[in-house]
Amino acid sequence: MNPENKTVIITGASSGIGEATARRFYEAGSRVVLAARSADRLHALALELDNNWERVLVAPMDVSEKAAVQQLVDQTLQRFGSVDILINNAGRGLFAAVADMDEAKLHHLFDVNFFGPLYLIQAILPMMQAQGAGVIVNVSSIIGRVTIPTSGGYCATKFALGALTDTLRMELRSSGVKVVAVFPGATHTAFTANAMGTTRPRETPRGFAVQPDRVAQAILRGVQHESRDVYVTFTDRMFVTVGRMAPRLMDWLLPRVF
Ligand code: NJP
Repeated sequence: MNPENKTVIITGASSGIGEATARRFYEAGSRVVLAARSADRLHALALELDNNWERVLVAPMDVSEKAAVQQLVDQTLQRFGSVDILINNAGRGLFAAVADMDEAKLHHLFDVNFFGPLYLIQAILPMMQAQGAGVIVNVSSIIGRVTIPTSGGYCATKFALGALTDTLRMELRSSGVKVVAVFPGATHTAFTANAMGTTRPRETPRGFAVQPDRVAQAILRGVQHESRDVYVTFTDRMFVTVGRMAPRLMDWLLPRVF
């Protein structure tokens, strides 16, 4: 889908990948709806993008609250009349060994990383189906396909999101609505600092982490080409391919790396 003159809802637009994605879509001519909890950061981004507020809408909200999600969609329809592209990007991390995982934190993680995207999809889908067009982008992770130690809870949310994404794509086969899964690897954002949990993974080996704008460009391309799966780097794609083909190798290797 050509994003020019299209309305795009981007969750997690106050920072990192979401913020970079908002910039890319705005530059591509989209009307961008900026959603996250930090109203001040969203306002600052909106002002920077569009002084006249013609193609931006600031929507402070929490994706884990179903009523807030519905309000976001209603507000967008009121202002721009349609939603053409949904980018489910808001997400949180949790670093803890399975044995020590705090149940309440894991519930919260599922609320943000899994139920948030689900609420948005359910709120938007009837309208996209009625218009016979739309693109839904779910931002997962390469560790939403292959797990690593101390990230089991986070991986579980992204594996669950992946299952939802793949199923939805099949269900929407002849509806005109496309479903894109994005699998970023390590990206220089506030993600690790914002993550819950007691442990922290080792520093990503030098040269493997990318800037958020690289992920944003991949998301934009994914929408333009209506891709099934989007990987940001060749290494990310290899990680997932090898991880799925040689799980025993990963069982041996990954505890030594992470
Ligand atoms: O992280 P960060 P990223 N309701 O912390 C928002 C995935 N990923 O950009 O609410 C609404 O800079 C939060 O805003 P605020 C990752 O899983 C990353 O790296 O104002 N919004 C902020 O805008 C996630 O799905 C890496 O605090 C909520 C945004 O989410 C996506 O990339 C690797 C919210 C998080 O921005 C973007 O993460 C990978 C809520 N309840 C996958 N809670 C990586 N960075 O290395 C949080 O494989 N947000």
